[in-house]
Amino acid sequence: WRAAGYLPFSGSKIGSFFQERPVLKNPFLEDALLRGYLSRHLPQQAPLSDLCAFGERVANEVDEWGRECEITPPRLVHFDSWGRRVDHIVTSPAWKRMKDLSAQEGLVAIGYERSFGEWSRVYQMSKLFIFSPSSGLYTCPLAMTDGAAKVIQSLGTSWPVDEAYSRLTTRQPEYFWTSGQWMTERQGGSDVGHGTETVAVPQTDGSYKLHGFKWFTSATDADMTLTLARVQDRTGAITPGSLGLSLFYAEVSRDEDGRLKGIEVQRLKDKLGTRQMPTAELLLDGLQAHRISEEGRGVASIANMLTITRIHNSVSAAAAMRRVVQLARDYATRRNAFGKLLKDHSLHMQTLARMEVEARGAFLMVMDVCRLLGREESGIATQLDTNLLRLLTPVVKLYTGKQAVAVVSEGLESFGGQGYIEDTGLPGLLRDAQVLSIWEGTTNILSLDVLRCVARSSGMVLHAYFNHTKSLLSGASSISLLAPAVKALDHALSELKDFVQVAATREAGYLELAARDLAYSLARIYTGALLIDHACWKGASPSDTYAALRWCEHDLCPVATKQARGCYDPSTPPLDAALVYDR
Ligand code: UCC
Ligand code: FAD
Repeated sequence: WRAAGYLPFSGSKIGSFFQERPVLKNPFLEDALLRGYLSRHLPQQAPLSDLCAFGERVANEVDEWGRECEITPPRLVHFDSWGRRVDHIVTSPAWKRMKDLSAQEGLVAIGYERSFGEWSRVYQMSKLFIFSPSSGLYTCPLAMTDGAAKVIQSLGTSWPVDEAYSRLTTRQPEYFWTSGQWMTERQGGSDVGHGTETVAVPQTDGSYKLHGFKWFTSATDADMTLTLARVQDRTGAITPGSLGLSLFYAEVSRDEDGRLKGIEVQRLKDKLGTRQMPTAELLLDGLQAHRISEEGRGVASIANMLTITRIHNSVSAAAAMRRVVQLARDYATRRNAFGKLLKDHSLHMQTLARMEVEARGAFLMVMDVCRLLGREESGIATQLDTNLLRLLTPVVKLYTGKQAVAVVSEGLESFGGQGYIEDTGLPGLLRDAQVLSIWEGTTNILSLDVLRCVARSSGMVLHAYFNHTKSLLSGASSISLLAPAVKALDHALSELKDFVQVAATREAGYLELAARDLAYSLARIYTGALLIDHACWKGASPSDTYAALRWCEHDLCPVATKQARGCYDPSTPPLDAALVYDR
């Protein structure tokens, strides 16, 4: 080329090689486990064609809107051009399109229409699973909207929440409302019982005016919210602690001058991720609200919302894992290194296969919890189902939240340097995953929730867990290929039983130290059993069997391993503290 005077790297010429980008294909058609699971369980085929069509739309249209939400984050306009306080949260056109799409596609409505009976939740969550990584975080307002509808349904859909309920669950975009969930205050997001300062002042018409400061309020462009506050008596006194909290419904509306009624938006949070979505600090300055729980039953009444949002969180976590694997495996067919495609490097494939096993496990655990929710809502849940749902909701949320960060992080590495580059859209996946273990209850708080629900049920939730996990293994007895997985699972189950028996005899504080490892053990063992069960299905593939075998090579019962090492003994807390503060 020298002779010809051709210089490939000169002037505006930057060489002729350009790497092909990873391509997002229809996430429904690309997901063998999702399709297999639904074919196995759904009694009707109609949801499958809807999911397939939606998957096409996500890949060809919606994913770009999601990207637009990321690069056009919301901003807060405090004042109008003439100096009036307006507190306008300006969102992107794509964010608004997501709202309309969510209504049209029934992303909340499907759960309430219940056209597919006990499988309606599985159908709804499968749709959200496909949508989530492309949604520009619109799944966040949808989670809270779903949670609010659930709370209202459980407390009664009459005035003042009748209209709200129908708006939250509609398919008509112009009628659709989203809800906020304003719990966290500056003194505490985990310990809302002690952290909530907001007071509710009774009005003569039976409503209340709320005065307080909500420190984190996501998707603050919502039309309404559920929130916690303490009712003041005539003397202005309030009841401290959790027993003083009641649940309130409030609409977010504006007066004729465009000012927010009873609310000032202090500022928008500057966040690591979830930047597509506004998260604000709000001063509640006489916000009109209606009490919808009995006085003092605020936490218990919002618990239904927590269940739903925690399940949504788990769906998003599993979806993030699935998405990064889909993109990584596509990229491996396009990128060459050392003379061959990445897909032909066995170590690279091992890395992706490990991610795939995590993604599969997460998916099955999440869908199983959705199945249980669907059974409860259809009125056909047995006591075992109800106990399992209560136990597994915090377990699935805490486990998948953490795994999403690990898998997505590994996933970014599989794109090499490009995984770190903003305009590929890949880093956002990791940033957004990081929040999944923080909001809606941190890992430790949910681990303690597991302990509390075990104690409050006098162990019945654990009894249900052991029975059901064992029953999931029953189909595998005749499948020799699965024998190592079943053996490992059986062993882990008996280790877990032994742990529970020993822990019951130990001093207070022992279980608290074991809480996180216990929750992980519950997650890993249950997921292993689900993978084995799925591999026994007549439509299962060799990959289903392989995934079960690989999963069961994990340390399935870390709580037993750590117990044997004395990690929960009374001597450890002072040693932990000394280590942390060593200087
Ligand atoms: O973070 C937030 C929104 C983020 C945006 C939405 C994202 C959605 C996903 C999107 C995906 C992309 S909103 C803030 C979330 N905040 C939390 O999650 C709070 C975390 N803290 C806890 O969960 C604590 O454990 C508390 C606040 C529940 C502890 O309060 P208490 O007062 O100490 O609770 P108790 O005493 O344990 O329980 C009080 C009552 C009991 O009922 P009764 O009185 O009938 O015995 C409990 O059984 O509440 C009941 N309860 C529950 N019931 C408490 N927790 C639960 C539960 N998880 N399920 C059922
Ligand atoms: P803290 O409660 O102070 O916890 C700090 C640390 O201490 C955590 O690691 C926790 O696990 C640990 N810890 C606390 N207590 C214990 C214990 N007893 N044992 C062991 N460890 C413990 N909240 C809303 O109400 N509405 C929203 O819309 C909302 N949106 C959010 C959006 C984003 C992007 C983020 C990041 C948060 C949002 N939150 C929202 C707040 C979120 O729910 C809280 O941040 C979360 O519940 C934790 O509360 P905290 O920040 O007060 O942390």
